[in-house]
Amino acid sequence: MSEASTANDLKTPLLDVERIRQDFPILHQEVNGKPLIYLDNAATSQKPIQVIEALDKYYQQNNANIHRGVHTLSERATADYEQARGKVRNFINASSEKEIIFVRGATEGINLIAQSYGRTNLKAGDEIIISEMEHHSNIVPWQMLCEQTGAILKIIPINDDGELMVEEFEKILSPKTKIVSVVHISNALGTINPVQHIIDRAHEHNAIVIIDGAQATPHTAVDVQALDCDFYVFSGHKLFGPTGIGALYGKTALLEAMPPWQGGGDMIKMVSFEKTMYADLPYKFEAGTPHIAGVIGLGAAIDYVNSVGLDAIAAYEQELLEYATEKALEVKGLRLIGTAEQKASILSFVIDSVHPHDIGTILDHEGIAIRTGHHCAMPVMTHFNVPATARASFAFYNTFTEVDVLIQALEKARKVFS
Ligand code: C6P
Repeated sequence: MSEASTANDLKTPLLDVERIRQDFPILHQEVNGKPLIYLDNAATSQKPIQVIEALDKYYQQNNANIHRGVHTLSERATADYEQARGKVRNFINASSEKEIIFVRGATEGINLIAQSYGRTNLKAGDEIIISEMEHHSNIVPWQMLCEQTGAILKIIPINDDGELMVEEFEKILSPKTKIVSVVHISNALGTINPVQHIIDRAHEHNAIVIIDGAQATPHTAVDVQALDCDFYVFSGHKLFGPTGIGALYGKTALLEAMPPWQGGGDMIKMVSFEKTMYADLPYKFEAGTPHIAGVIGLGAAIDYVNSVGLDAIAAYEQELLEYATEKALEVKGLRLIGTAEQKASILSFVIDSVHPHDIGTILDHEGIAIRTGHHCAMPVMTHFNVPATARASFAFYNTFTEVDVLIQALEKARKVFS
């Protein structure tokens, strides 16, 4: 990208960002007297009016419990809920709706796998491989499982660009490896991991592979059949959908063999005090009244993302990230944390002599929302020997002009503290 690049000459014709922004009511407000610039999309993304209206419609017209009533509202709610399952199936190209389990989010998905698959299949001495760049949601459930079973956690290290050291992964893979669980796109670094390679190598050792797709589904197309991963998890709220809802994909044969991890209503065929028979997939894993509105809202979010197009989104965001990276590196004393060759939508950085929290506060005064802290990835902070980073994370509704304002605000922060 040339030195003379300006905000305007980089707009990709693939996306009509100004029109898209009209769909996001929350973006059109001032914060601290300045137009809101929302750059905390990795924490949670904003919701288009189509998602808000789907939630509104459910509560205003169709609210009822699902799979239970014969009355019209219950039938409508059930139909919309199950239709959303089909949308998730298509979105990640699962082979069957039975393979889509609704959960609260990526965190709950991983805990479900650890407690149901892990406790059933792992024994003392078995090994679980994760990486140094995992979110705590893909560390702690495995530590808990290790405590419960005596299994051993092995870590794939990262290099100083924030890339997985694949050759080290190859070294720790062994016949003892039973589970490999890695993040698709890192929330703290933006690194896009070579998940296809990891899956293929793990399968050669008969290990199952879980992919944490929390940061991937908003930015890149996912095909679980092409990947051949065993499980894939993601959260709706990062995908422009509601909070408290997400999906777990699992291969049918694995899910069939796994015990339920929670018991209750809707996950049974028949209950007696002598013996209970569990429901078929996917209901075996959906105990209790689910987040019906959330599921319907997630379906609407998927429709919205599909209407924009993930290929166009990925291409646009790549330009935006390259532009932001180039401009950020012009800020004196700024060090990027995460310089992988393959990156998506995340600019994590520190600035000499300015604490990340001070950067966040100064930016907030300028109407700019970023996240500062350890991003629930403390081992990444340890690797880079920083207590925290400032993180700007982009979505397809962000603009090049917003990046310019961000950079001006960073210059201001630097001057205040120098
Ligand atoms: N990362 C962030 O600001 P939940 O909370 O279950 O929706 O997602 C957890 C999770 C799992 N994996 C990755 C890679 C993630 O980024 C997240 C959530 C947010 O980076 C909140 S800590």
